[in-house]
Amino acid sequence: MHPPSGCAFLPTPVAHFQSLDLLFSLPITIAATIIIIVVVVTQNNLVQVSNSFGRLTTLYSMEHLHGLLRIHVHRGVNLAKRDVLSSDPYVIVRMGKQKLKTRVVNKNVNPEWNEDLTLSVDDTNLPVKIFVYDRDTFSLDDKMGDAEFQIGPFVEALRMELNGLPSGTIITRVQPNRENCLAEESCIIWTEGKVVQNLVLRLRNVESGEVELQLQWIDIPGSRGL
Ligand SMILES: [Ca+2]
Repeated sequence: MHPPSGCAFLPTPVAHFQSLDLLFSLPITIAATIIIIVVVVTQNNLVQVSNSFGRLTTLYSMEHLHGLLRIHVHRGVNLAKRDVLSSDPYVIVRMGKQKLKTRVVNKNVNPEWNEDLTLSVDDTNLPVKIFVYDRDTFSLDDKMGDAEFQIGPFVEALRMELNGLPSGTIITRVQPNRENCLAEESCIIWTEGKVVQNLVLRLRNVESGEVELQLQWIDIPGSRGL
């Protein structure tokens, strides 16, 4: 025997309301909601509006974004041994609340990750922090040192008008000192129409190890830029 039409079991909309007062307040609630949406749209002067709060949130955060920082994690050199003969190293990159990681290279203290990790940058004053770990299967991963750097000099170079310079021109040289983690001079270079920075970081809190990186910048249309 077929059940009767499903609609027959659903209460009518009126049945949801305990009193007629609530029913009469419904049009007022709808009107108030529409007014809130219009006010938000007007204050932010946004063109692309789909009348949803989710869309508005996305546009709002784009206004705070400077762009993307692509970190090419090239390789590790003379990293510490955390297993009997070697280590299984990987790199974690942190900036603010963001956290990215490379793959694990097994049994190699001179690993070549050659991996691009991309951070969104909404504060150019935050340091980028690097952590190297040894992956272990039956215990917690072991620390293999850490380092950090500032992107200030790189951002300054990105703000310069460099079009027309020959490819390979060195724009800035950042020297290693007691305050930073540079193992050697770091060059910011104009190459093939873009700015890159090469970094060799000496790992801290470990007996040995360096990590080689290259920075690139990716502009995002609609973001605040640099
Ligand atoms: Ca291991």
